[in-house]
Amino acid sequence: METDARANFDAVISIGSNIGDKAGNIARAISLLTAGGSIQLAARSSDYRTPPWGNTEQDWFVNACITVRTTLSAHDVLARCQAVESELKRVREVHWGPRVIDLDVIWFRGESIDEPDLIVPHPRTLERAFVLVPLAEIAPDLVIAGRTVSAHLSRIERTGVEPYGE
Ligand code: A4P
Ligand code: MG
Repeated sequence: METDARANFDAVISIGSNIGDKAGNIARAISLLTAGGSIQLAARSSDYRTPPWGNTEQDWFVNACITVRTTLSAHDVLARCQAVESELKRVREVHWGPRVIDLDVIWFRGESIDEPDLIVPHPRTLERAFVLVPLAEIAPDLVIAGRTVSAHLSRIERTGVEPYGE
């Protein structure tokens, strides 16, 4: 199991939206996720405009990453993320397709979890600029799979991932 004693947070969550008020959806998701107090915001990246990854026949996304402090388990954090998705009335139709809001648990206290409903670190994180660019802004030295976030980012294509203005 990987550990990172320097991390001042317990979990990393990636947030994306490509329907409606994309940046507004992300802001609302963060408010909802942290509203109860059991999940506290440690840091929030800027918002980024990102080209669709996977299913490219869809609109561009706004993506951001947050780090949080919590005493909840990884499964409880996932459940809270899914509750926020439901609350924002995400309609899930197409795999890797358009979504009002999507929250993924990217990293959780250096734990390796491989269960049907939860895989951590999130398996596709290390090839996704839409996760690594925002994450590098708030946790560049976090070690995932033996390398820092910065090092992972330097190995992948990040074309089209740009700061998203207000
Ligand atoms: N699940 C397992 N591990 C995790 C985890 N670490 N975090 C399970 C969150 N969920 C996890 O996810 C399906 C199941 O994954 C859940 O039931 C949960 O138990 P989902 O979010 O309901 O479905 P999905 O999002 O359609 O599929 P998937 O595979 O999660 O897609 P991704 O990987 O989330 O990719 N392009 C850009 N630019 N920006 C994006 O944000 N997002 C996606 C979705 C594709 N392309 C994108 C973006
Ligand atoms: Mg997802």
